[in-house]
Amino acid sequence: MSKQPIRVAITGAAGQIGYSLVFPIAAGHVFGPDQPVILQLLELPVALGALEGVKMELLDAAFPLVQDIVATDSADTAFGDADLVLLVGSKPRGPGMERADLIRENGPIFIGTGKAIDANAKADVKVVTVGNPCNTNCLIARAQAKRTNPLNYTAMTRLDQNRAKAQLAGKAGVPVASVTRMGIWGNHSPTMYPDFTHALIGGKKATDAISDHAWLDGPFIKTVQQRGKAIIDARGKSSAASAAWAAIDHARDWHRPTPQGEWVSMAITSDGSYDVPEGLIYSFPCTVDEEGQYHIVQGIELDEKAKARVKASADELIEERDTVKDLLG
Ligand code: NAX
Repeated sequence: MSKQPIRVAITGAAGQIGYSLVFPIAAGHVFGPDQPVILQLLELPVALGALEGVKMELLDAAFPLVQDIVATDSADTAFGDADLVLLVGSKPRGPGMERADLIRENGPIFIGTGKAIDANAKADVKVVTVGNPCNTNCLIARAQAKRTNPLNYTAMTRLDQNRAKAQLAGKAGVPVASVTRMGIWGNHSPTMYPDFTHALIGGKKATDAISDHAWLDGPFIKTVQQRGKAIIDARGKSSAASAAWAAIDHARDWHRPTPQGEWVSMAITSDGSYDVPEGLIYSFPCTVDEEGQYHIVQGIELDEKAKARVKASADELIEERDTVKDLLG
């Protein structure tokens, strides 16, 4: 095996999502079956015992691609020379907590995280923020990017894309792989806009493949927006494995060219496209080129309703940004 190992740092690695995430990475699902990896796992001191257990299981799985496993509570160590950082660790929303409270609770943590990434990771490190509120946590971490590339700080809306694809496939009675171009716009929150109007099913417009347009424009959107809550209600715990696999999809699809005709949804730094204010971490339909560089898909025609939805989610993100204004300096 002659390839240099890729260093992957994962925060919150002993948590629900972390536990589901480390094994597929170790097995080659992000970088392929011939790419060695070094796993750099970060946890809070209180969870180091559990993290040691995760490390033991990783060792016991004897993954041929894993060259080393670092389990630590030092952010400097975890992010050292990292090529890919998955920011999963974050404070969960407690009972009675408002979204704004959660933003304020997590904000300061992401300053420290951003500083440690910028001081220690590779200059072209790619960052995927999963911990909620992921768009704004990402914005805070990105504000610390002086040496690393700020455009490489992203947040995950891939779970929303995958959920939307599954809903469309179920309604149309086709395999999920038939659904393409499922763009997610905006915040990873109930204001997100899953744009069914440009989605394709078996190459046909979803609005032609599914005749129940009232479902598309109502229950479909709501189901995708509220899916996280529905999982909690059913399972008694928040989505973990599906979130981990979505993070795998996000990271893998950012490291390879997007298949012809397909889109991938990623929350990235807005360049002002579609009147989304520049600088917000906002989910757009994107494609990735041969160099692993993402591009916002241009020329999508949004009708008035879609424009209003795109704007509503941007407005929410502006509000979130205002809530943490003092953390962005
Ligand atoms: P868990 O509570 O199971 O795990 C979080 C882990 O992070 C814990 O082990 C904790 O010790 C650790 N941690 C907390 N703060 C840390 C820090 N500063 N540095 C390092 N580790 C830290 O939560 P889990 O179910 O794994 O969810 C993790 C995050 O993902 C949550 O914020 C959750 O809301 C978010 N999600 C995001 C999704 C998305 O689509 N973007 C969907 C799934 C999920 O809800």
